[in-house]
Amino acid sequence: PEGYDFQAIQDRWLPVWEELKPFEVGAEPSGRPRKYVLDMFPYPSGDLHMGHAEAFCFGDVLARYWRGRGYDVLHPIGWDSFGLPAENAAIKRGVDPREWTYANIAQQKASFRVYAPSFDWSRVLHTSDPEYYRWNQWLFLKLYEKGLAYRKASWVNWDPVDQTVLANEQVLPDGTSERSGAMVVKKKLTQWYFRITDYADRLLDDLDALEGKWPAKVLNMQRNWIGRSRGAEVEFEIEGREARVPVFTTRPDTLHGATFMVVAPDSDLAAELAAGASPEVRAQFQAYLEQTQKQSEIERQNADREKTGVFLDHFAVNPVNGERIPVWASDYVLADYGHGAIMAVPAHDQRDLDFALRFELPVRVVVEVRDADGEALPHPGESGVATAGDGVLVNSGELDGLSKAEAIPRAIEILEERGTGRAATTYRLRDWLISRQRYWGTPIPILHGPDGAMQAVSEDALPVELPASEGLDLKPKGSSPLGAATEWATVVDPATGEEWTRDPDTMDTFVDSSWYYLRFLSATDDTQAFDPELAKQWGPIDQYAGGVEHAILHLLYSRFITKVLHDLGYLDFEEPFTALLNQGMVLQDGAKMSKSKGNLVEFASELRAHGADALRVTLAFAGPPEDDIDWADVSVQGSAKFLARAWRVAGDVASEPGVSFAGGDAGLRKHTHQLLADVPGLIEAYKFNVVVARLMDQVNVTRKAIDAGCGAADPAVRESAETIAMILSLFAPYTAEDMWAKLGHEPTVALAVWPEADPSLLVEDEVTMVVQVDGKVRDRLTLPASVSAEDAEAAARASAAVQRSIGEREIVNVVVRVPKIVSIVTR
Ligand code: ANZ
Repeated sequence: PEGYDFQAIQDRWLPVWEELKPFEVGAEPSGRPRKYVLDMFPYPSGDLHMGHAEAFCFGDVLARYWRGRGYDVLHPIGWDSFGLPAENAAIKRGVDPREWTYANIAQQKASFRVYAPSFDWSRVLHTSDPEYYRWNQWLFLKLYEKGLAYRKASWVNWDPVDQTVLANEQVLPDGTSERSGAMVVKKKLTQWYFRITDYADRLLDDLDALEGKWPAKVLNMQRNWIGRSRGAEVEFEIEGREARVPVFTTRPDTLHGATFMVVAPDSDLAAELAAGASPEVRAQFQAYLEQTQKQSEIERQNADREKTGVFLDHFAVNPVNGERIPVWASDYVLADYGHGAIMAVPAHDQRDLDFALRFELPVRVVVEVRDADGEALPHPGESGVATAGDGVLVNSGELDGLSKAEAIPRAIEILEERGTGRAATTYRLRDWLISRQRYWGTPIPILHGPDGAMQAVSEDALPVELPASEGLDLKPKGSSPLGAATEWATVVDPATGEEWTRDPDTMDTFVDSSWYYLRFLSATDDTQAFDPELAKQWGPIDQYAGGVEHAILHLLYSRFITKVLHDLGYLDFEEPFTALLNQGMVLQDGAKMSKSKGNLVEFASELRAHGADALRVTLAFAGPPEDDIDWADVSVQGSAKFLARAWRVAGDVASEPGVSFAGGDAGLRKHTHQLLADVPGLIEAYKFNVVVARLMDQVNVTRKAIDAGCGAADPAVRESAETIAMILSLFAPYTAEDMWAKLGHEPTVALAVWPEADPSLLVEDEVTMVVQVDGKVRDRLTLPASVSAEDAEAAARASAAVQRSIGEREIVNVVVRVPKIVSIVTR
């Protein structure tokens, strides 16, 4: 007989689908319910790899599932095609980044076509197309108008090899750049920022509504990243300085224990105080500052490092007791957290204690903390261990005797009464630095004029197109290559004849991906970024799928921009992604695959060797999608065998399409309907592996029915085979399509709406119901879980054991609590 040949099947259906375009969602509303299912769009860094294969397999299962349930599903695809990797690769090869990028996109598109995720190909976007990034510029202008985009000078992470600023999270714990491996340094630069900190509370509070719909881990990462901290702002006078210095503390109750102050070496305050100190101190400070700037923020926050610092030759005055305390500079205080300065309470903060012990500063206990047995903990100055727990205030004037929880609000009251402090909240979240000194990105639509004047490019002059790279030196050199494109950069004001220059920086590519999901709705609209009406109809995304590497930044930025667009009146929702699936990684022998490790399983060669269906089934069957998959532990051959078995079942069906299933083999029908009943819950809980296992079981049961049961002509066999084809199409679209054709149906199975499970064919869940007579258990009955109160009472009254125990007595009351208990009271 004809064998299962995946290549022949692929070759048969690919052209049919390309002709049919079954996944294009038209402009006209169909009246059916909608789902917007989106996979995080890829970077065109080469051909697709196994990680893509996995991610796009899972996203496609969900998109195809909702179609099977009768929904109109929007499932678009595009490319996140600006960015450093492409630019660096292009420089290395001496080609135009454009050429390199679009060649990779073409290759990925070709691979996708064979892999066959159910994309709407009519909405493809590339963020590096002027038709796309024009709207990045529009978005920038909207934020600029609102005061949410601004420029400031501050210390930034600088990669001396790539010669560009880096985000904090691109700096590894050892202080090197994640990209180039170079030691990152701090540089003071004037950069563009988006004021995401204005949205910190909403970004944090709105996470609560995503509980259970996003992975708990991602919610936690977002919460920690925003890092809201409640406490107080306390103002310290510094001798010889006019303005008081604020510090942020979570423990205003410990103010009497503040025995010194520490400022960040890289803060303006430290520079100012050092400038007013002796030449020796100034020199010491300068050396210390240089040493600090070589350290990453992560290193500086490492509590285990030996404390270092410089006395700044100044004293502050503790506002609650008038005590003179020395002011030091130390790198464990960060310049851009809180106020960049702290009140140090060594008795109750370990970092402060380590510092005090190192530099012989006083340690004063102001909270007496006891252990579980009621023993007072030893003095931190002796034990070397700060006591951070709850306790009773001592040495603290009118706070004495209060607990920590009572003393915190009281201390804030006292500060407010005296005008030296107030309640305050601080966040870890910083404003989003969006400018990059690189070529391959969206030009920032700002003009710089004489005397530092700035002017936004008018909306109708967009896009500010990236000039051709020809003749430009793209090599990283610390300033944007665009600045050297003189002709492009110079703009003459026709009114005044004045020369203005374009901002030479480009935007962080996270700007591009922060709103791309909206552009898919209006991918070819050249009058607006997206149509708010379509956003209302389709948004927010019902199901988002992608890698956990985007757990913080992309998702946070996208949430931020969505809220901004909401506030500007363009959107009627405030959260972009209603549900999120993070897939695990594809590993090889327990290690992450990479070219440098030499353990790369090539997607292209796997696809060629086994076909799309066997690959997808293998990925779906390997385990829960959130878990990592070790490619050494899976069997693609096993998947291929299963597909062949399923396919042969369809080929063996001997009844006609359209035959009534009603009279079919009852046992097989029950099996089929149980599958139909269970699959929706399993898919919606992302248990794709269980669904594949259930399909394998269904294929086996049907094979038995054909060979040794009701036989191939029984309508139940057709019903089962059609059901298999429909559900299998989520994982193996080619094989399922071929089965569907063998079963006498027109393409495409992908748009066939699944039948509802027939409840009369389902095995009912059963429960045990207790029957009591006058408080004593007299019988236990097995009844359907859905039993009605009347039926339960009737069953109880009919029980022989119950009747025996009642005997001649009269029933005066019956209490029914379905399906658990019937209680009969007699007289
Ligand atoms: C006095 C104090 C006493 C503190 C005590 C803690 C315990 P979180 O929870 O992370 O917000 N701090 C403030 N600004 C800082 C900066 N720029 N760099 C480093 N540390 C800074 O931590 C807030 C606490 O971290 C603040 O409360 C401050 O130390 C320190 F028993 O003030 B605390």
